[in-house]
Amino acid sequence: MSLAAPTGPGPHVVRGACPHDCPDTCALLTTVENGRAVAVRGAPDHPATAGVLCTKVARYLDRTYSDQRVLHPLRRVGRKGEGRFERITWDEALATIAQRFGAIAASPDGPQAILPYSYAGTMGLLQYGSMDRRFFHRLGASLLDRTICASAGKAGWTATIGAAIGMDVEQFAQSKLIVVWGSNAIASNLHFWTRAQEAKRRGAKLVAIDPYRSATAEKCHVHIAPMPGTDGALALGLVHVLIAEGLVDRDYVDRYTVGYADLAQRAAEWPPERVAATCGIAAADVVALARDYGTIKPAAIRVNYGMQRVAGGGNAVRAVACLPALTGAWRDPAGGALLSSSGAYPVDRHALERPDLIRGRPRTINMSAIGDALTGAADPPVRAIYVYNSNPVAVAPDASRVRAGFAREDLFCVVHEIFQTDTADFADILLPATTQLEQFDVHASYGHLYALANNPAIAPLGEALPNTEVFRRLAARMGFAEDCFRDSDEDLARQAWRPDHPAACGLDLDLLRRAGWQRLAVPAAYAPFAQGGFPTPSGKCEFASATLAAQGHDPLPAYVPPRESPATNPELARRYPLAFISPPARNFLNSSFANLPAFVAEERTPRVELHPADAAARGIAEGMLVRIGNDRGSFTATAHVTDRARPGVAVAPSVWWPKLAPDGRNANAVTSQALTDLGAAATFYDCLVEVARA
Ligand SMILES: Nc1nc2c(c(=O)[nH]1)N[C@H]1C(S)=C(S)[C@@H](COP(=O)(O)OP(=O)(O)OC[C@H]3O[C@@H](n4cnc5c(=O)[nH]c(N)nc54)[C@H](O)[C@@H]3O)O[C@H]1N2
Ligand SMILES: Nc1nc2c(c(=O)[nH]1)N[C@H]1C(S)=C(S)[C@@H](COP(=O)(O)OP(=O)(O)OC[C@H]3O[C@@H](n4cnc5c(=O)[nH]c(N)nc54)[C@H](O)[C@@H]3O)O[C@H]1N2
Ligand code: SF4
Ligand SMILES: [Mo]
Repeated sequence: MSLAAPTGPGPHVVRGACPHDCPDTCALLTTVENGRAVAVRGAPDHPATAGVLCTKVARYLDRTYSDQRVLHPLRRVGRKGEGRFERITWDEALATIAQRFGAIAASPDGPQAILPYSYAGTMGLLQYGSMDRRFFHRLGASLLDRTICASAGKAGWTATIGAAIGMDVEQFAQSKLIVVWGSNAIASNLHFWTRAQEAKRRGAKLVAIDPYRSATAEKCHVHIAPMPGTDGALALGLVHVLIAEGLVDRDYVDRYTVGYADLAQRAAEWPPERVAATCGIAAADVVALARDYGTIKPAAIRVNYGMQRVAGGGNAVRAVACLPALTGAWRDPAGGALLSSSGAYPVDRHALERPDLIRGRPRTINMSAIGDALTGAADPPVRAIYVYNSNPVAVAPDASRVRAGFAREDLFCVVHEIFQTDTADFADILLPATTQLEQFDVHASYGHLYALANNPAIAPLGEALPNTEVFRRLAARMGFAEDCFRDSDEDLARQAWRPDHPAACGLDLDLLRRAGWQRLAVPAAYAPFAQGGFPTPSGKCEFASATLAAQGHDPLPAYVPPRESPATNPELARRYPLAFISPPARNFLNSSFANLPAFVAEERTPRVELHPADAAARGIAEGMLVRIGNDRGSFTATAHVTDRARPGVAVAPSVWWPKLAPDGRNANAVTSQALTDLGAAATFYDCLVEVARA
């Protein structure tokens, strides 16, 4: 099979995969006529997609054929951040980058003064991380710790469970109790929500735990609205009641867990009244939820990212991960919990990224503190940054620091992008990137259990190139002689899966490309921990973790309160009394789609939602322009007065492009660069503000 997009007239359908940072990883069918894509729809035969796409990707052609596409290499002509460019050739662009990188690498600061900055603009295994990693490793550039999204929860989950493995999302349809914990699934995990709806029709009870009455929380039978960052206390309170009321599966606990006695002692400190006071909820709600969780079977928890973006995010997930072992919920395929399914895949990151190529001993820079890293915290300073698959000027916390960093005249900045984002405005060299319809890839998922292939549907628009090809060409320019820099995308795809892995059996690239998707070699009634077998050091579910203890952490899940709250910082809370969260808007995907007219029209204008009591106390009425601010900065938005926001919490659906917002700033003007307890992740939802009429 050739990797090139098919040519020739007559309509035909090309199988692909959605590249976005979303657990659903939908299988796509793109109809192509005369070399032009004319329709994108969800594959009806792929069980996880079931023919349905979200509102964003159903209009993917708006993205691919947008007149805002960057289609040629460009060189900056204006001041940094102004966004004025002139067209150059690929040859000039690559020569400039190679010359600048070479000069920095040869200088006393050495190659670690060069920093790659990327995240999950595309999640394809090749375009997310393969030739790019090889290139920067061989160069000896600084390493990037990719913490902006999931590393806190991953660390917490892994400490307890052993790997990013959980329930099969398809099994939620059979569950009798579903706890949707820190997830607005209708916006961010649609195909899980379809299963939860199916379960609801069969009589299941749905519970949402979310400070905000999201569209999802609204459709659940029970909604518990704790203050942001207090989930760890709630989880320990559930453990307390389960033990006190004898709802523990002693047989499961004895066979398949370690540290029960210690956990029981820790949970004894968390009676419902203390939990209620800590979380700002009713004690009766804690007891009722624990009773439901301990008695309704099978009980399933969808743990998502909402609870992780706070100081105690890692420990909160650790505590939640204890629950299904405590009640033996894992025994049933429709019981247990799901954070991420990514650990079920036989992905061979070592083969793709080749860490063995790393030159010297480069430092690691945390992407969630990029503002500080670019403005003085790094020694040697970061002298060059290469951004791809990410839009840090919009999405990274503490935006005024980030912006100050990117504005440095002495920073050589390369941005490889589909669109001229706020970050792209700061580029010295701006390179055109392909969209998913124009590139090849293979995909794992973090929400289901299928491998997918993305065949290119159309030829690249303009002079756009995929990430892999740009790094192949740059490696040649830099004279990197290793054979691995000549691997084609097809070579990379063949290296992407470990054939010796039990889940891989039969994963065949040619078949995958023809069929578009293939289920991993796991049973239909997948119940990964029905009989223990946890991939932890002890082989058991670790209520107490010797690994974390050895690293100086609490061996047990603890309640780590928000860094910014009345309890932990009363002085700050007097000046900034509202807890601020900025969860994803339904029609944007992080900052992706937030520049395209159809999606902006749906979201209308940046808004902040306030409870009527909080609004009244500030003289704020519906529709007023307000300023949301703290010591880090401020941004303006339109007030929406609604009891969807719980008292004491301000909610700003995100992530808007700063340059398209009324005052050129977005929610990240107020968020902080502080990191989580485990996983060193960003703490977007651990943020106090005051809101006032603008
Ligand atoms: N439409 C859309 N879909 C997306 C994205 C998007 O931007 N738009 N982003 C994608 C990405 S990268 C990710 S990581 C996921 C994120 O999606 P989710 O995993 O759903 O996480 P969030 O959207 O951050 O938050 C979900 C809910 O958690 C609530 N929340 C906030 N703080 C807390 C807290 O302290 N405790 C609890 N219990 N709840 C809290 C928020 O109010 C929100 O309703 O979605 C992916 N899907
Ligand atoms: N305030 C606030 N901030 C947040 C969050 C929040 O909830 N609130 N959520 C956080 C989370 S969970 C995440 S994951 C991050 C996400 O942050 P990012 O990973 O930066 O995600 P996007 O904003 O979607 O930006 C991805 C960029 O990659 C580009 N891109 C897409 N495909 C390709 C490609 O193939 N090649 C190249 N070169 N570029 C490509 C897209 O055009 C887009 O501009 O944001 C975080 N920021
Ligand atoms: S963003 Fe998520 S729900 Fe939408 S098409 Fe992509 S994978 Fe499916
Ligand atoms: Mo994310």
